[in-house]
Amino acid sequence: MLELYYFPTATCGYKARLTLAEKEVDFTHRVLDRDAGALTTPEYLKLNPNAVVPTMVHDGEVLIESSIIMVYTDEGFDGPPLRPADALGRARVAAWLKRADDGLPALGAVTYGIFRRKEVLTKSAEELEAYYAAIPDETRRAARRAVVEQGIAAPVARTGILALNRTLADMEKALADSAYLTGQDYGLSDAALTPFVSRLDELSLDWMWQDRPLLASWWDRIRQRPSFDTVFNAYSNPARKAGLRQAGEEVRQTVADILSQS
Ligand SMILES: N[C@@H](CCC(=O)N[C@@H](CS)C(=O)NCC(=O)O)C(=O)O
Repeated sequence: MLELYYFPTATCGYKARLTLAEKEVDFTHRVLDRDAGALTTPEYLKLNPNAVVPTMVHDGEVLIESSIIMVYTDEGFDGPPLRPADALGRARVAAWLKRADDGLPALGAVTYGIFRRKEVLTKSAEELEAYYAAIPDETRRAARRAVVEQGIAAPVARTGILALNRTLADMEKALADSAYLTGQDYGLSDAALTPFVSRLDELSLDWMWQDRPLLASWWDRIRQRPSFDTVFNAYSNPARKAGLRQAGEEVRQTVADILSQS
């Protein structure tokens, strides 16, 4: 039996789900209600002590860390291979997976600093403290507090924007030689970076690739794949969509200023 725990809008969940969709692997969806505290219950913490998603359980074996889950899925299941066969090709994929892992705090800071903070700030002072206290990792907890309190002005959100912009620039370079990030075929690198581009797009920050034509065409190709529809359109939430768009439009000038000062 194959199970995947995630909440519908989780970036790292998207990475695992895209991989499973591309491999056409069936699995049981364990959809968690993050806002109801489902990531910090004793039962879930036994599976994932970091109180994050995704978590895969395969025949009773627990796997955490989205990139590890992606490689495990590619290696362990039938379906099209999502990494090249040669050592160098695999090293290139590993580098993109690391890039996505390292870039996650940046994407989180930007998402929270622009949009999610609005929801979090509706909590009472007491609820807010309990909310921060439930984040097990100290660095992550401090970053969350900073972006909720200061928004896009928080240093971690500003550096996040710059880091994401560098990733987009490197994607544009990589796409000069091939249709996908590590070759002519779709692979794990593309699945890992898709949620980043998708989130910026949801935040109406797609102007960040208006001068990056190769990235723009990659994004078109990605959105035409059945896996994109399966994963990104599975849980429709028009209010969230509109909220993301509006929040991104509100900070458009601030983001442009951060980028122009770099
Ligand atoms: N390195 C971990 C990071 C996992 C992670 O941070 N997941 C986020 C979603 S992308 C999460 O569950 N956040 C909990 C929250 O938002 O409260 C992985 O790649 O699996």
